[in-house]
Amino acid sequence: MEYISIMKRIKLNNTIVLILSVCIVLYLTACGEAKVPDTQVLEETEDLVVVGFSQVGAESDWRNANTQSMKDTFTRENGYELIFSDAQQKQSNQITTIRTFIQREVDYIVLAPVTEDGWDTVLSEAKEADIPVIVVDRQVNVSDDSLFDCWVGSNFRLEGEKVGEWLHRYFVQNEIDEAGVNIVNIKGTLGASSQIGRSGGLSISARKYNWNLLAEAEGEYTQARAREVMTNLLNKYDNINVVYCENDNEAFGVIEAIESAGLKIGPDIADGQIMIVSFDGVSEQAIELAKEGKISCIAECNPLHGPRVRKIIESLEKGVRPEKFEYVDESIYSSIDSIREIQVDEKAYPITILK
Ligand code: GYE
Repeated sequence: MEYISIMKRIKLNNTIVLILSVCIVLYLTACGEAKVPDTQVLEETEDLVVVGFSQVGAESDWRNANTQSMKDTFTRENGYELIFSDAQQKQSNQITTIRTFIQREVDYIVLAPVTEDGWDTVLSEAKEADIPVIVVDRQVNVSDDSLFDCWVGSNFRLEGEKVGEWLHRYFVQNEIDEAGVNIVNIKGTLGASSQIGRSGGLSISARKYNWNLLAEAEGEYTQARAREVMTNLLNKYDNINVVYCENDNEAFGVIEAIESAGLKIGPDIADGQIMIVSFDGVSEQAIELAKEGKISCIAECNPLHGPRVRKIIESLEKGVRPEKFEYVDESIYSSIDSIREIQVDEKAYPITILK
């Protein structure tokens, strides 16, 4: 009896021990589960490279693709914490944001500036705080080049000249008297490098080939604004042959304005059509319109700067100085297959023919 009851007790004790052990394990796991992520987050945050990105806004398809590229690149999985800020087209917002980045002691500041001028003070503050500054897309016009580490983006003047050369080739091929060509320029955000470069490229070509720059208006890189300014231009002028849109979204607005005025869009200007040329080639909509011949020529502008900026940060992390200015290679799109190549400054650029 004694033996049996002892055995029973042992068994009971074993069961209690087992139950207790399970409880303890469950408890520890539960505690563990609650605590592990905390410590992981802490450890991760310590290891993550913190990047503050001041973006222009969300005015165009190009801009949205650019934002996405940065967000896809600077992820936690890739070892980064991205602090993203949309300036809604205002430089004053960007200046405030950069000051916040400095206060938060981010590891890198990435700046896509709205306009070129007005950066000296805030970038001096970043330099003072010893935070590297990488400029993307548009450039900054500063008195001292050491106020930013490097810049990566497009050669906007070259883009403009490419479109200019394409137009010239088209006029020559189609025996159009260039002195009789009337062009209007729907400019992007005034003072932005892309606007300055593309308008500059057009002026160079207009001077060279004797085109008449009939009028210009600010389209702010948006569809809505371009539609509005184009409607006004159509009310004022009845002899517009070519509309030079400084991005595709402006071209969308210009198409709406021309079509609502009951006019025809296309490259056959000798037959009264209005020809549209533009920049970016990022959205499907733009490529489709180029295929339809509503946009005759698009100079590509590449927005995928995320991986480029990452490379720059990786080299700075290793203490290697990146190139001060990095220009991206870009193509030209058209569905008009009679022009296969154009030349700017004796360099040949092939045209990507859209089918
Ligand atoms: O072409 C336009 C955008 O600066 C390259 O800005 C950028 C321009 C781009 O809003 O679509």
